Parts: sequence; structure tokens; C-alpha cells
Amino acid sequence: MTSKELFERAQIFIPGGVNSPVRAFKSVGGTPVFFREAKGSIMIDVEGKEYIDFIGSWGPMILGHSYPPVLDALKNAADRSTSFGAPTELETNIAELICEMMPGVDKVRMVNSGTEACMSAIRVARAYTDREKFIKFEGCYHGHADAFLIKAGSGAITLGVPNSPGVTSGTAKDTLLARYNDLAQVEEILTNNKDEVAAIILEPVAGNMGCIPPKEGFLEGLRKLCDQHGVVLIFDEVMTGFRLSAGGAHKRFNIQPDMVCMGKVIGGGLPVGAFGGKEEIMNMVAPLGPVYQAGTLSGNPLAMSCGYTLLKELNDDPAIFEALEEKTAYLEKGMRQVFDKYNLKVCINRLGSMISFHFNIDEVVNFDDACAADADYFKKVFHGMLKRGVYLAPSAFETLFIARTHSKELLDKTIQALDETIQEIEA
Ligand code: KE4
Repeated sequence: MTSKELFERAQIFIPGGVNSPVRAFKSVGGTPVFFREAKGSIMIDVEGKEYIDFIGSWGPMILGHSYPPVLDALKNAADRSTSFGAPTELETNIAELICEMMPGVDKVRMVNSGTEACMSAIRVARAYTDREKFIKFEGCYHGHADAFLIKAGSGAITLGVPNSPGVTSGTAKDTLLARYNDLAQVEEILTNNKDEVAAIILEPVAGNMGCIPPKEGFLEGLRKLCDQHGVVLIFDEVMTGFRLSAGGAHKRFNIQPDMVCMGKVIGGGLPVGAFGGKEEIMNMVAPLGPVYQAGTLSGNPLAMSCGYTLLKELNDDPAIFEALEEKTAYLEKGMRQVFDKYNLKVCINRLGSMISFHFNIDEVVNFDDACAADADYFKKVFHGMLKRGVYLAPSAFETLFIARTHSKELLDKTIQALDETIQEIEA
């Protein structure tokens, strides 16, 4: 069957034909590609067409798809049952490794998604501070828990309103919104909500409005404000964790958050999430502390085995991160040369192995900028590249992920495909 036929069939039984909205190509149009298998940085669709993959399952495939050691760990674990619902040494091993790799984590609790990690971290921070409100940033995504599906209300940006039906105004009132990279606004919100804010949660490098690195001093400023106001600083490193360094963004920037949310890489592609942080905060979590949090499949042996295998290699071989930096810088340079060749105004944002590009705009430092970029041009580029066998994220509000398996040959092919695509669009 073709992707088109499979998509028609999928829509009979699955809302929108997908199990996560971004996969439906809604923001770029066209029919989503159905895949059959992937190895390294190549994905093969149901019709046998090959694509150079820049999604990497949205981050986990940092060492490429079907990475043999990960597959071996999976098969090995599966032979001994797929789940116990009881403690295993595997969970302690990966928890110990995460605490070793992440400076901001003394203790960690496994969950089953990034959403669960972020919603649990907010609950713990509220209990720890005995406060109810928290600040998030417009354009940052922390999963689909009600408290995060909030958009800026009319007028003062800080008044949150539900961003999805089903989210109540009661929930929205405790979520305050600020502009990413706008420290002054955060200070104003804290002043206007004195002693009411439990936490500030953010992606230390934003990856859900395209890639937006923190401005100089932004993270340091948030740390200082949190110390001044007794607020828990939560870094959502579901995407950046173990990607921007062996200890995530906070190790790279040398900033100490109070809590860290994790996901993606720590499961090697299997369903996983985790939240961790300072011992005194994490000791609030049941059964040790009063904050209830639980999960039937939390710490699942398959996910733990795959995640541990990946993390161990990332921790043992720092050269991986240098290689990822070089590959992504090479890709950025090639893309810039193509955009300059056609005199296109494009903002390329990159940090480590996260890269994105926004058209017809000089710089993108927050969500407003990302929204002002030319999404139609992005659509054309997306489909031009897809046609030429390059699978970019099907949304201008996503980040591309580079893997160790993106060889120079594959990157050159990508740059060539971009040149042909832009030439075709500009003709
Ligand atoms: P999940 O619940 O989807 O495992 O994780 C939510 C999440 C939390 N925090 C950050 C920084 C994230 O990027 C995510 C999920 N990332 C998106 C990609 N932008 C997942 C893709 C999707 O929704 O299908």
C-alpha cells in the first residue's frame, strides 16, 4: 500500500490518522509519509523510497536509527520479560548514570513521557514551595498536560488562557506567560505575583518554535531571580538533555537548575521520561514524601536497557559531541551558502546539534519572531526537500536533529537538495 492509501485507512481508526498531531503534515500540507524501517540516518518509506532523516524520532536517535548496541540491549532485555511492575537493578543503574552525567540531578524518577516528566516536576515544585502559580514561556513546549496548554491572554501577555478546549480557566489562571529571552518581563511578573510563583519552567535552548538559543545572560538572570524570589528553576531538557552535552544544556551553560525534566535520548527510542533535581526537592516525591506520582510502566526494563546503553556511550565518548557540533556547523555553512546564492533573508539558529531556519526574517529570539517568519516559504522548502529524499521536520516550529550517522556525504546531498529546491522555488 502507498502512504496515501495507508493514511486514508489510518484516518478510519485513529483521530487524524496519527498518534501525535505534528506527524499529520497539517502545517505543511500534503500526505504524511508512512515509514517501514530506518537505519543510521536513512529512513525507508512503505514504497521503498529512502530519505535522509533530520527528525531522528524527535531527538532519541542521536547515534542513528537501529543502532546495533541499542538493539542488542533491547533483545537481551525482552528475553527476560517485557515488564515486571517491580523494582529492577536496571532502574538503579540508569538513575545512577543520569545523576553522574547531570550536575543538576541528585535523584531522579522515571516516567513514560516528557509530558509526565514536566507535569510531575511542576506538582513537586508547587508542593515544595507551597505556592500555586508558575511561569512558562510562549513557544516553549512541555507536553500536553493541561497546565501547559495555555496561550497568552488578550492584553497583558502574562494572563494565561486555555490554548485547547478541555483546559479549564481554573487551570489557566495559575499559568503565567512570559516572552522567551525577556528577563525584564519575568522580573515584572515575579514582582506582580509576589510569593505566589512556585516555579519557572523553560527549555534552556528552545526547540519547539524552531531552535532559539538563550540570549547572553538570560539563563543566569533566571537563576538569580529564582534565588531572590524562592522560585524553583526547572529546565525542561527533554530535547536538549544529553544532546547539547553529556550533561545537557545546563552542563554546557554551567547553570544549576533546581529540577530537570528529561526524555527522548534516555529511552533510546522507547517510551520514557524522567524528572530529577536537588535531593531536598526530590525527597518530596512518594513514597518517600507526600507528593503522589506513579506509573505502571515507569522504569520499564526495555526502555531502561536501551536508554542506559545510549547514555553510557554518550558519557564515555565526549568526542561524539564534538563530531555532532562539526556536522551541524558544516550543514549550517552549506545552507548559508545556498541562501546567500539566491539572496534569501534567512535566520539560521543553531546550538550544538539543534538547528532550524526561519525565512524572510533577520533574527528569531522569541515566539513572536518565529510566528512572523514566512511559513509559506518553509512549506515550499519542506516539500521540495521531501521530493528530493530529505525528511525535514514537517513544521517551521520544530528543530532539526543531527545524528552521528549524518555523514559528510549525506550532508552534502542535503545541501545539494536545498540548492535545487531553492532554485526551483525562485525560478
Ligand atoms: P512527550 O510527552 O511528547 O514525550 O514530550 C513532551 C515534550 C516536553 N518537553 C519538550 C522540550 C519537548 O520537545 C517535548 C516533545 N517534543 C515534541 C517535538 N517538538 C514531540 C513530537 C510530538 O509531539 O510528536
